[in-house]
Amino acid sequence: MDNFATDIKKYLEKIFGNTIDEASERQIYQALMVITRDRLAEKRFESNKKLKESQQKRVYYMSMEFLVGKTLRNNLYNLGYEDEIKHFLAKHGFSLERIYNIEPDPGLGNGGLGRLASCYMDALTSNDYPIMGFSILYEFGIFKQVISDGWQQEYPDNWLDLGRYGLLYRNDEEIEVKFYGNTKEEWSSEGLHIRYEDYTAIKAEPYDLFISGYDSDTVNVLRLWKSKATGGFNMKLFEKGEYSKSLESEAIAESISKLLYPADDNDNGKALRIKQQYFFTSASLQQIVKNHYDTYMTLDNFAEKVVIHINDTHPSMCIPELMRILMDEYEYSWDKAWSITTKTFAYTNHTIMAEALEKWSVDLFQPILPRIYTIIREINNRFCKWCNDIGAAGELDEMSIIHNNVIRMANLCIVSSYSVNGVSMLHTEILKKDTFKSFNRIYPGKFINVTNGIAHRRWLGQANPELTRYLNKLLGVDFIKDLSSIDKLLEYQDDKAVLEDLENIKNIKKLQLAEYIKSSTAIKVDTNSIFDVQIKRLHEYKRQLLNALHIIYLYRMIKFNGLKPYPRTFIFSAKASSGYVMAKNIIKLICSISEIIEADPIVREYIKVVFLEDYRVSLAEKIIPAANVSEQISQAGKEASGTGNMKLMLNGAVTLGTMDGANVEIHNAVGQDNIFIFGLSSEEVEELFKNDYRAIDYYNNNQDIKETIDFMRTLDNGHTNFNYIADYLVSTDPYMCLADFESYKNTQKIVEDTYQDKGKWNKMSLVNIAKSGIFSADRATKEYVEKIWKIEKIK
Ligand code: C3B
Repeated sequence: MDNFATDIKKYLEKIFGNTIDEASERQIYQALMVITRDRLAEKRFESNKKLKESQQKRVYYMSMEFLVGKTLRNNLYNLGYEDEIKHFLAKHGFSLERIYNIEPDPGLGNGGLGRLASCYMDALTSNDYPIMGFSILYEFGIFKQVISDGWQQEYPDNWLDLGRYGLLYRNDEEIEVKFYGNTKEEWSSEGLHIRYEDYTAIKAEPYDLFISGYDSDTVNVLRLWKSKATGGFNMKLFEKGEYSKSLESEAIAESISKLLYPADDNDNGKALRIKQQYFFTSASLQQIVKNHYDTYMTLDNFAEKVVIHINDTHPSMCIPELMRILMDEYEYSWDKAWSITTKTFAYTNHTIMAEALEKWSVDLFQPILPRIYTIIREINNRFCKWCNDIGAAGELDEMSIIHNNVIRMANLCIVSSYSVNGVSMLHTEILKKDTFKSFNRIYPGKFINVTNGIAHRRWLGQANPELTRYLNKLLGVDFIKDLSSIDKLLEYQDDKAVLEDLENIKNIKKLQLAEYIKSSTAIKVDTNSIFDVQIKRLHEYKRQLLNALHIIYLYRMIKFNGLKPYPRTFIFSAKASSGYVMAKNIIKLICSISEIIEADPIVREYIKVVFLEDYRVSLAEKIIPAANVSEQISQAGKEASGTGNMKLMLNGAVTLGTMDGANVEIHNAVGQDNIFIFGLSSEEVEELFKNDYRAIDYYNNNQDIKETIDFMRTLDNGHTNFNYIADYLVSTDPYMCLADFESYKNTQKIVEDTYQDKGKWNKMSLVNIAKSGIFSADRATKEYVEKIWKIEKIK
């Protein structure tokens, strides 16, 4: 540590010509980022040395998204330097907390899937497993959301400006990736050779972000690729007069790593998305194969030493890319290459939403990646032939990889991977029984479940130090090391003093959040009110609209029917993808309700609505510890798992939810009495859908619904009305908000009544914390290690 302080001083002198007492916060920030990175690089060298010596199997985790969150606090916390640096800086008049705030959230992801990837990197590193992540160094991450007059506005997120100090540029490991052009098949005495000509090459530059572990010697790497033109233009094409083509490399290179796609639900026919996917998978695969070959001088044992994990279908081009490398560059036969490939890949499915199951039209795909296309076509031909042989030809409409001139990437993943997993028990059952039922029949045992988990060190240890300190002292166990030991808290479920302490800590966190709310929205909220939280991407299936409808119901009842509910603060935070009109309208609706209530002196005494802009990891870290109620109200069968539900539970919020995704397992863990479940089950939803759900019947037959919707039509804060949304609710809403409204409303009433029984509520909250052990990412990644990857800890 002394060294660390010395290093800070030296850095300031060397880079800025300053003493620490002359330095600015910005300079201190940069010094801390760089020194921490270099410390991790040194540690990485040691753990990598062990890894090289042991020659053990490794996992490569491919993901288009990693929502790493701020890194400085996490790294100092993990390295165990946090307290000492805090004191050292305080001596010189600096607040470490303020320095932390300078770091931007690296927004290299959209939502749950990206955050899960980072939770897993953290957990695996803390548990000393050898994993390397691969993704894209997006110049602009997920947009910054600003709410202006209730409407979402998107602004570019130039995170590298301040975020780049954590990255290490590895110019020694650049790689070329090729697009467009033509392939020619050539037969010689040695067999078939593929010549790939007239392609456009671009450069992939690697930038490494070190991932630290808690109380561990291991440092893993997340490698982010940046696209660059190969230098100059194509002279040959230029001479032939094909000017624009000669500049192609530059144009493509410019665009590929420019920005993260802000839609997490569809990629409708976007050529750039195909290029992004191939760019990072090709660079990564070339790198992995080269490393392997340099170590073993053969690729015959590739699948014994390498597992490549495909995080949703976005990186699925890894599969044909490995085939290409093995055949075209290392002269493997198809059969040998296929045998290696199908033992190398494992695939996680994260959604059954049809629009998110990636499909590419052949016409779009083939010209961009001609060689990759021929490989996919051949995989499909062989798969279809095999299905014929085993009597499954009748199911090829569902299973073929290419169907009606469209490439179905999930099918490619299932056919080519040795393991496919869903992310919660319910989700995996739906995959097996419905979405991929034919595959499950022809590949018995291939589909397995690994319920998601979360990095409790970040979501409790760092986000809620007050609760962490308290539990540490009370329980005398190191639940930060091993979250399963937190169940010791159950012993205190009837201990009044403990229950009160927990309530007091919750109140401290509510107070902190209230201050944040005040500063960012000017709304003053009552910390005695129930903090009711719905934070996640804005999607129709997640049903923020059901929540909003219930608030409108309360508003009307308070204003016109003398209802006096226990005070509640409804807190929302959500980004909508920029082209998603309905989602943006729902944000506008929520913001309008907030405004209308604020202007009403009677209603605002009881309920308040707060929409916090720019939802991101660091904002989640503020909201989650302060929540009383965790709204997990997706239409049953639609939310694959959810992970916010786990983070909220871990911090003592009680779930109000449908029997969907991991809510089912939270329900199993805490028991019926410690969760509020409402609404249709996934089977009932299916049934109702088949029988032609008629929203209008619910409107006509339920007085509360009718009055609420009619009232919604009268809401109008100046220039907007919500007829459009009211019409949708009573007609086409496929997520059936009205079918679940009555049950939701009644359960909300139970929530309210229960909250007023402080003893009972505090006990529920305690049980939720105590039962959260199974939702640690340590447990989830252990299952990946044991059931899928079969890897060992670094020795
Ligand atoms: C999400 C799902 O929507 C969540 O239910 C799930 O908890 C997480 O993945 C992690 O498994 N998801 C996402 O964020 N983006 C997608 N494209 C697909 C799923």
